[in-house]
Amino acid sequence: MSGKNKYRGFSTKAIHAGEEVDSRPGSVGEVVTPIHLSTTFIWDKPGRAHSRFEYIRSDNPTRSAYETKLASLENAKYGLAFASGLAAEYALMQVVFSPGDHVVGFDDLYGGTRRLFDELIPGLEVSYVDLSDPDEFDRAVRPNTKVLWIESPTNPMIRICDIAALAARAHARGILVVSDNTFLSPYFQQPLALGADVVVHSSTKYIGGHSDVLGGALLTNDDRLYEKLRGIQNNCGAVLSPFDSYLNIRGLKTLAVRMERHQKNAMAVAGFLKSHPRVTKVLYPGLEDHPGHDIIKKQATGFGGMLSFEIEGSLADAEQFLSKLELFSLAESLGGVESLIELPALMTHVGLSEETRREIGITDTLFRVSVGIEDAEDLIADLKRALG
Ligand code: P1T
Repeated sequence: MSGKNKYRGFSTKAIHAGEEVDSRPGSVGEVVTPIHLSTTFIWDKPGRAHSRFEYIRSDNPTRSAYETKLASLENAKYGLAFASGLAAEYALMQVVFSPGDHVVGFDDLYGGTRRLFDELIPGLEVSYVDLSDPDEFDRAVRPNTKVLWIESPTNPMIRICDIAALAARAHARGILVVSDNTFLSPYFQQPLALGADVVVHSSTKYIGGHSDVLGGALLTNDDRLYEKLRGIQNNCGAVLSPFDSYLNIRGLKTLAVRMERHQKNAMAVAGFLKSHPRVTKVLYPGLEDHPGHDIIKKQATGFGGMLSFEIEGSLADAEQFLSKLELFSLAESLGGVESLIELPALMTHVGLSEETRREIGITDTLFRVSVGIEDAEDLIADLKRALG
């Protein structure tokens, strides 16, 4: 471990962990981890590799620096970087599930995660329940339940679950706990410390932070699980490229300042929306009347930059409002510096049946907003004008 990894503060770790400045005589002494593009590395002789790096798919110095940095920020022993959030999830599912196993998932999980459970893992039994009530977990558990899979906040209903309470209940039955921490990022929430066994990230979001890099990650403290995951990462090969690893390293260095600003703006936007007569619902966990407000305050250090809201009327009203926005881009994804808005019913969650959408609460006039780091006054002015 690098001497620099002894630092405790989040931002100090974000900037220094995993970075090895080579100040030996003859080196150029780069302060920034370079993008190592070599696909292969020399051996001193057959049977003795020159360094721990042999082949790019197995390990790469830039990816390794990124994995070390992210692991340090999640307070994890191990980090593994994948080509996308879903590639990371699929690798984990390959390791933890056997045919006939059962998984309990938050009913409001990201649609792509649900698609993997429902369509791509052979013989998996799945129960989706509203885990904002931990008793729902107890009711859903079966003798063959292998994994509890959570997000907090969820996507797009911004529901909160009590990670520590659920982890305790799951562990009492020997069930593995997976927590997708994409929405809050390690800056605001560290699920391993709350009892989760594995943290999942779509680093395409806040970690990359600039809507220009696709990636995913798995973090764990479990030695045996790590060895298996590393085997899948190497053998299936959905690894993060050196250039994308570099972009994620760069993203992590400013994560703390970006998250603070995302949150400040989200709070301002949520407050404005709450006061608008056309808005019927605002879902932001920073609002005191959000049902998960007390839990998120207990388990996280912030509320994040994601919110959802609903307006009165029909799909036509929703479309008209969206067409009037100038600053918010109508687009899927989240976590970049620019503000995005989307209509889950016709965009991110269109793959769910109408019935499932209704059960979860995804109506035709519910918008999901990724509040960017522009000036809050400009964001509010844009919303105000478009709402009319
Ligand atoms: O897109 P990808 O990097 O593969 O990550 C998938 C994923 C996993 N987990 C969560 C919580 C996510 O939100 C996502 C991706 N989500 C979007 C693209 C979206 O617009 O919600």
